[in-house]
Amino acid sequence: MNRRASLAAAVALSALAVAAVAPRFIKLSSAEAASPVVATKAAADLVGPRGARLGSATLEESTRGVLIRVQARGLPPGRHGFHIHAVGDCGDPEFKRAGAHLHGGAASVHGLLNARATDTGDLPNLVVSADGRLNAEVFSSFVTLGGAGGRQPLLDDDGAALILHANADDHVSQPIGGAGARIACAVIRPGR
Ligand SMILES: [Cu+2]
Repeated sequence: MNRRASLAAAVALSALAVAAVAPRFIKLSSAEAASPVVATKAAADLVGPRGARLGSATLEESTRGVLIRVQARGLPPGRHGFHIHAVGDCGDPEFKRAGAHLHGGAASVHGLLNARATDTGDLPNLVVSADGRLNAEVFSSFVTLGGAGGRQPLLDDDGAALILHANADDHVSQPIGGAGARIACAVIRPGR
């Protein structure tokens, strides 16, 4: 076999190898595509009262709730109430358009430590460090991104927003645990 012939044979052999591998690859990917997609994701840009971007959050669906990760800077140090509010709108300086806490029942009843009930938007306080940075993860078993498990969906028609408050939430007082003004807001959006 001369050099050209052996090269042609090698090309033919490698084409055979690709042909042998390709169907397996296609079979594997169609099996993957057919498997149920459990996790869905959402993201949110955290803005201050004048619209300045302070940080971001990502939200990830699990089979039992939603994991929220938040990173931000330029915030007042200390503990701050943190909730999911009912409307995905951070368009006014006081963030009133974000509405009340997300809640599933007819009446809104606030507080993770409230013996009577808990808003579905209630979350633990977040702690901002002395240098104004926030880096936290919280999990809510009350909600879902898209409606899984009969829990309240965040990505419904009017959306939802994450709100950080000026003061700590005592998790009992009505209507917001004494958390005070809304100092940062993030509209929850699908994807990313
Ligand atoms: Cu709130």
